[in-house]
Amino acid sequence: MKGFREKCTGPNRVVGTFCAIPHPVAVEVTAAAGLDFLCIDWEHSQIGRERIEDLVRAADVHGTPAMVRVPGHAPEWIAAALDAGAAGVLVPRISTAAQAKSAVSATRYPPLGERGVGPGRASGYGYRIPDYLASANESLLLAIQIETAEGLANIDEIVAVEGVDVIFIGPGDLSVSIGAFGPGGTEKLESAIRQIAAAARAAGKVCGIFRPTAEDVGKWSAEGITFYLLGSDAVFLGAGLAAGATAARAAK
Ligand code: 3PY
Ligand code: MG
Repeated sequence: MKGFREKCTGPNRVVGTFCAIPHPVAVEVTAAAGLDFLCIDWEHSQIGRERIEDLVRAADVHGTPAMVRVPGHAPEWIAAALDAGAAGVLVPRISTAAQAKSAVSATRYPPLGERGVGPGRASGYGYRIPDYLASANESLLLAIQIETAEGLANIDEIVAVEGVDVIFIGPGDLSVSIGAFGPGGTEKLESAIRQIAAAARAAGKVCGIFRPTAEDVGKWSAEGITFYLLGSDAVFLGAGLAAGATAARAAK
């Protein structure tokens, strides 16, 4: 999607959400909400490979860029998401520079990487392969997740990997991995988040984070974090209904 990578790697805040409901209607409704982008969550949902393309297509109908969080590091998963027409990928659980390099290699065509050429939806089912090849390396966004103690320990080498656009913090996994889960671990977790954000900034990379609500987005923006994934379609569906029901019961 034109301009998506530039927008995400620019100085301004971008806000998206995860799509975890495996149906194009949910993606269309979410896209119509006016977010900067969507992230179809193939890692933590019941979305299967065959569904990815329909969900990306549903986002495209609204002109909303849709990236895909792949379930792991396999180049085949990254290729499947990108061939479906995703605007980028979010690769979870990157713990070493070698893993980050492998994500770059799977995302970029030669000479930058080793992505394979195929007649998928992204290249107009084969009719626009030359055009797609000419623009894909510059237009697709690669975000990698730092969410393990090992990733935190290796952060300076990871952020230095060329071809990675966004260093994305997964606070849930990170808190569990560094022994900072729950209210007692807040200080430890926040210091790890600050360390990752500072390392990303120093390497000239954009830093992103997942937040369940917008409550502390201002606080993290002050640390230079600009790329936000806020909740998910499923979370907002539940929260919206709960708030509506509470208000209806209390209405005088
Ligand atoms: C985490 O918090 O672990 C995440 O992966 C959020 O996206
Ligand atoms: Mg995670």
